[in-house]
Formats: sequence, structure tokens, C-alpha cells
Amino acid sequence: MPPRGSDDDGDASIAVKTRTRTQRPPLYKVLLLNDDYTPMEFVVHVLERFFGMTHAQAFEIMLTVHKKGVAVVGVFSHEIAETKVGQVMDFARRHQHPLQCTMEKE
Ligand code: TYC
Repeated sequence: MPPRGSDDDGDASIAVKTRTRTQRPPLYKVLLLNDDYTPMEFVVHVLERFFGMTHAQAFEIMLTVHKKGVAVVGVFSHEIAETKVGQVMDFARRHQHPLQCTMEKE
């Protein structure tokens, strides 16, 4: 068998392959911020309703935000993260709580 990249026509032939690197779409962290006024139960409800957490998970994350000032509540594609932030901000505004939710690239 002839070595690859050579043929028998007396000429040199070179096969050039360019590697196609598959790009993963960037992910975004959704962050919940602490404040002094939003009731703890409201935050727990938000985490259950919009982030699919159990009551126990939601309570734990709420306490982390309360103590540390901020916590990541989920990691999503840009579109899903934007939707979650919008849903939380809307829901908080409608209930007149100052709860803040933001996103940042991972
Ligand atoms: N710090 C608020 C309180 O004492 C509770 C709270 C927790 C508010 C998490 C916002 O993202 C938050 N009522």
C-alpha cells in the first residue's frame, strides 16, 4: 500500500485537512442579589416557581443569598437566562419588592 499523501503518477499530492472545531454556545449564570426588604418567603417562592427548586433547595439558596449577598441560581443559554431574569424582575416589580436578578457570562 502506498503511503498516504503520495500517488504513483510521479507527482507529489498533498491532502490538506482543516480541523473543524465545534463551538459550544456560551453559558450564562443567573444571579440573585440580597436586599433588606424582600420577604424571605417571596424569594423561596421565586426559586421554586422559576427555577424548579424544591422547597428545601429554595430555602437553602435563599439563605445563602441572605448571608453572602449573592448566589448563582442557575446556568443557562443566553436566551433562557434572559427570560428567567425578566420573569423574576417582572414578578418582583408586580409585588412591589426590590428583589434584583441579573445574569453574567460564565
Ligand atoms: N434579606 C432579606 C430579608 O431579610 C431576604 C432576602 C433573601 C432578600 C434573598 C433577597 O435575594 C434575596 N428579608
